[in-house]
Amino acid sequence: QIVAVKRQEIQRLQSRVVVSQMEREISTLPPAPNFQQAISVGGRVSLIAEIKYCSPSKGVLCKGINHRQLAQIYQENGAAAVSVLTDSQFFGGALTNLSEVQQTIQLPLLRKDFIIHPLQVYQSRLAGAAAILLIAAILSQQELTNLAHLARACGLQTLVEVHTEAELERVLSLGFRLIGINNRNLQTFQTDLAVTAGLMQYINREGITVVSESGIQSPEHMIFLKELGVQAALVGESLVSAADIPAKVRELVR
Ligand code: IGP
Repeated sequence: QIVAVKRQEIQRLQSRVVVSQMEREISTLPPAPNFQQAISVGGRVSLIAEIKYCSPSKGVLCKGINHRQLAQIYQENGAAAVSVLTDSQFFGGALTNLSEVQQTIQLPLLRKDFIIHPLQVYQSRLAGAAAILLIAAILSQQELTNLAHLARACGLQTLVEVHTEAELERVLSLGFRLIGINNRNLQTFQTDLAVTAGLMQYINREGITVVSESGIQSPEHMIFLKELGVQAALVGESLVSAADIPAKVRELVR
């Protein structure tokens, strides 16, 4: 029993050492670019282009192109920011993709993953993120608050994702100002831009940046979002699976 307690003690000690080392490394980094500012340009819907190798619903999405090449194409063709999926199990990503993309382009980067633990926040900053995604559906109010607080202390912004009115209410009550509305129902995987339209009416636009996420495929969709007063569109599948990716980026940016 004593040994078990000791093991726990040591484990705690080890993680504290790791954390303080990560904190020290972070304190030496130059500030990350301002993600929210980059995507809130008046009069247009900014494109946040996503690096997404596969998805649970569609399998492999992009073939014959890697994350560095994609990042370059996104930057050259007018994306305002880039989202890098780092989850490997469901989306075929990796944390190293994020650092490699950061070494390739200058745009602010969003780390897209299922973030539930403080260590992942430190990791994100060290790998070159400017912002992280927090998903309201999988985090309690306390967890959202703690992770956002830590993110801020690390110099990261947080994009908080909601899909329902109840989640939106929770997130607004905590004072979050950068909000992602996911059009995808995670039970059915169906996407519907009506989700963004429905939730926009509960958002007092002053000072809040809204990102519509998932299922965005055409210039018509971008115009629809613009009319709703949305600041940015997060697009993955329709970009990475396009026959001509640069042209597809330009089509959505225009
Ligand atoms: C991109 P799409 O339909 O353009 O590929 O969607 C993005 O919104 C989607 O990848 C996403 C996601 C998430 C992935 C939104 N929220 C949370 C993983 C985890």
